[in-house]
Amino acid sequence: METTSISTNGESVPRDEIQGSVAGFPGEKNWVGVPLHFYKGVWYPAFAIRGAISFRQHFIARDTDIILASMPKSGTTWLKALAFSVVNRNIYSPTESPLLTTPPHDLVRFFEMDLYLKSQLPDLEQLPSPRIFSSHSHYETLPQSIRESGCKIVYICRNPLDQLVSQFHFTRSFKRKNGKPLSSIDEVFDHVCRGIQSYGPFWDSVLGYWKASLERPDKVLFLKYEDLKEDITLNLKKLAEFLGVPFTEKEEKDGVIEEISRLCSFDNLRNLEVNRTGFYQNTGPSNSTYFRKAKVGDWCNDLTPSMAEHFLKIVEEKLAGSGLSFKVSE
Ligand code: PAP
Repeated sequence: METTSISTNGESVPRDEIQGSVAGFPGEKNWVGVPLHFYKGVWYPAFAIRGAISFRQHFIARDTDIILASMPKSGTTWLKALAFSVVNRNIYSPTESPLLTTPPHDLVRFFEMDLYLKSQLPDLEQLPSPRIFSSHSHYETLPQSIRESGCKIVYICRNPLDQLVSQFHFTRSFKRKNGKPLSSIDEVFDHVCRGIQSYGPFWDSVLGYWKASLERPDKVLFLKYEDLKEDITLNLKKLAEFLGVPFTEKEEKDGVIEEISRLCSFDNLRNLEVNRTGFYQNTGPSNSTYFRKAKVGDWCNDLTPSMAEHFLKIVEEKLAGSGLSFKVSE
């Protein structure tokens, strides 16, 4: 029987409409055999597809919202910690930060894999402004109200070689139901070269946000993981300014930027009890799998020079003429 619910934008939504649509999407398998569905230009893992569709159909942005966007394994966890700390710095001092007791993914929640997965129509209205959310969807796939409202988007990208290797280690660090073990990166390389990976193609994700950041610099801030590693102070200032809460001279003098960067640093977050124990959303990957090495150029331990060259060539061809480039070593 078909039941109907009312969405936050007033539309009637037949509940099993989603189920029916998914069956018609092009399909593939991800690295460990989990189905991927191609929806609006993005390869969504099966566990996130319902959330992705509901999010796109129903989310209504506020002008004050902040959306953190990324390909997986590009610095999402870090960006969540940084943005949360910058925005809430007048509420919590670094010694009282909720980051000390709560994983970054629980403080800034994903639309597709969390909020709209648990409920087709989550009640986000009661959340105080500014709300901070995160998404792995591409720019073109975001709900219209995000693109059209005054809300801000911060995208973080990472060089494609480290992104791939980080994803490889993450994927093989936990077992999924019906999943097969992943032993070597060779098994997945062909897929990635064809753009088939969770939330890929990589080049479409980065290009969409890159172009949007050039066209609408007040709306979209494009950050690179490697730049943050190189100069966190400069990038924290950029982030705060973009979000409309620049650091004051007094804050700079008082060392507030350094305090936030220390609080959100890899070594600090990784060693917190809350991130060493427990699981994402209780049943997902262990919280510790979000903190591995955090090195620029770590890809060289898993990719041969010829694999790296081949993949980079593909990415460079896809990004040709965009002006976007990556730093692949320290
Ligand atoms: P997600 O998209 O699934 O949330 P994401 O946080 O983007 O994952 O990526 C995890 C990577 O960021 C890991 O990289 P690695 O596998 O190359 O080590 C992780 O170590 C790194 N990372 C996590 N937290 C931080 C941090 N505070 N500073 C720098 N890098 C970090």
